[in-house]
Amino acid sequence: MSETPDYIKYAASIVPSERQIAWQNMEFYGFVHFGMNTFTDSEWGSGNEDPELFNPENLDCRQWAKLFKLAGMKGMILTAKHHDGFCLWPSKYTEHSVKNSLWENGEGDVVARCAEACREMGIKFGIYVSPWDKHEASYGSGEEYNEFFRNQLKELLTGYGELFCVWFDGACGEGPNGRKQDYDWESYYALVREYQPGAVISITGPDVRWCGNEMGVCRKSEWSVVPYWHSNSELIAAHSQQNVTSPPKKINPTDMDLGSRKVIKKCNRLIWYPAEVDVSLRKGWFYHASDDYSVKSLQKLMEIYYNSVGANANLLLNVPPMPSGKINERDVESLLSVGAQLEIDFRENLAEDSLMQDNRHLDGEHTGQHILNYDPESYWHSGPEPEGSELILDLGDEYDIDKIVLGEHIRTGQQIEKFSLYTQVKGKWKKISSGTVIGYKRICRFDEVRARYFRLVIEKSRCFATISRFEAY
Ligand code: FUL
Repeated sequence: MSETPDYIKYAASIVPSERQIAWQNMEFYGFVHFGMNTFTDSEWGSGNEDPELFNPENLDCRQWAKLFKLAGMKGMILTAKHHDGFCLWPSKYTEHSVKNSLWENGEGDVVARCAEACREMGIKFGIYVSPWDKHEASYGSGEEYNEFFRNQLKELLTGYGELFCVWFDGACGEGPNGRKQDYDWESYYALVREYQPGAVISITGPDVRWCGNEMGVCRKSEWSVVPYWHSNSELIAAHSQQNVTSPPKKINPTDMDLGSRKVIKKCNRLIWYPAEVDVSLRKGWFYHASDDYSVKSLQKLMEIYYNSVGANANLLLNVPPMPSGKINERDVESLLSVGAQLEIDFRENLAEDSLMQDNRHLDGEHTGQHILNYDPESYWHSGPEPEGSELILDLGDEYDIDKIVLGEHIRTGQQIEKFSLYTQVKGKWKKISSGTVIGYKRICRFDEVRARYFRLVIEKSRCFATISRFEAY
């Protein structure tokens, strides 16, 4: 065996934080774009809108949370403040908020309603806050705006219970001649850490990486260990959406490979920075009646699910409520069908109570058999020679299978770089799937086979290999 190069050892040693592990377990959750734009039928407001325009006559955050739960989502992220600066909570620091709206005579608080509804439904709650604020006069001033932003942030971090995520958008559409704010990102992050230590800071932040487009696709190989500079806030902001009319449709081809050996070899600082796919159920992020016919089909949504959650990324699906404060029937139907389909697709894991053999393992605590319970801390470990290691699943009888779900024990890092999956047909192994990244979760889909045995071969891995999930459906 050749000696493992140092840069590989280094990459193999990068592990997620506890908050990143908790976030990764969320897998699928919903985005709610609701705010001034909902009432002006726009995507990006000017910041000069009259707060009185915000007036949902039947705000039903419970409907949102219940629907998300039924769709199989584990959380909700609400746009507490979008680029126009209008706040969905009665912030002390601006007049541009619900407190000057007609809704509930200015006494209402949408953020509180949502947080409460999520708690009731048993899903987690998070907030989207746009650092770019078109309304606020101090925007562009530097420290004065930073102070204003921190004050608002603190209200959100301390007033609404536990948050699982703070989503800082990177968009800035002011253009080269617009106001330029020098954001004090580090001080924003410090506040989040202080008041919500369990929350990930996403997108323009150090914990969760934007997949690079708004079309619901991620990379074929979505590495969680990537060069450190990908988390640089200035660069993220600079690369983010500059223009409302041309949201990024695909991943920039030069950004296709973020974490293969070729890439990490050239980099002396790496970070655990897993991907999130954000996409809207409709054409726009906010509700427009004219988008009613653009609601994505079940087929499209399942394709997005399998290509994100099934490819080592989390999925953030946006569902924009109407000006009434309710979610449109079309969206309801579409989401309920996703929930039902997920139930069907993952109804019974046939690998449970089966046998799993391996051709090597680190020790008696890490044999193949340790994969098959649902304890994420119980896993198979190859020991120091991962390449050529194999796991063989014996279902005990023949079953019709079209999906195998794999997962690494990410707490010990991301190791696997190449694998193949086989099934036994008439006594011979037949390849049914192969790939590079497994990571937290890889759902391998193939034409249905009637089979008893499945074999996973690790062809390339960093310092060792682990598997903590091996399910068959
Ligand atoms: C973008 C924003 O400009 C869009 O309006 C939307 O909020 C999307 C999720 O992020 O950067």
